[in-house]
Amino acid sequence: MDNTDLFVCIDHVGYAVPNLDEAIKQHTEVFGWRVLHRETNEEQGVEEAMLGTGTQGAENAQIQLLAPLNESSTIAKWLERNGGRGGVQQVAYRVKDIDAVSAALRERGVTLLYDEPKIGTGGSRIQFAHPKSTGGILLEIVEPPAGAAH
Ligand code: MC0
Repeated sequence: MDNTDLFVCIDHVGYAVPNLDEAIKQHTEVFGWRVLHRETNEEQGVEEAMLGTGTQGAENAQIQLLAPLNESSTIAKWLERNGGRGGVQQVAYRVKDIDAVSAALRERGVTLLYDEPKIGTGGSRIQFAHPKSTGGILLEIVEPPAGAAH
């Protein structure tokens, strides 16, 4: 796989937030985003909302609000380390073939967190690169579900 084939675009930027409803209120009422999708992902320990603009669908880059489901959630740990305040927790790159991109990244020395991709927003397949191997950014790689408008 050559460099030009790795990523399609930025899929979303993920913000850790202490309270999902309050964050949604701010991002919709102040910033004018709209909630496109909301779900709970037990495995990831998050309650989340995907935000977009009125004229854009899910094919465009989105904002993801991530609130912890419980105290052992990675988001709870992140917030604790950040003094309880929200902030950018991750950047997600969209890919067409997560298995091929994962193999290419591993070959290039990037540390991926899971042996196999897990299930993310809306049935997508997701993988993460550890921040220690990306220059300090938690990088998510996301393959949208088949049939999604991506
Ligand atoms: C930790 N570190 C980070 C970081 N989290 N650096 C940048 N961005 C982050 N988000 C740094 C710490 O500051 C520390 O640096 C080092 O990494 C190890 O810290 P740790 O205490 O071991 O951190 P843990 O235990 O929180 O684990 C970090 C790790 C974890 C990335 C492995 O957050 C993880 O498994 N993330 C992947 C899953 C995830 O984030 N799920 C929630 C989103 P120093 O220098 O102090 O050593 S779910 C989602 O996004 C789904 C629903 C979707 O989009 O579809």
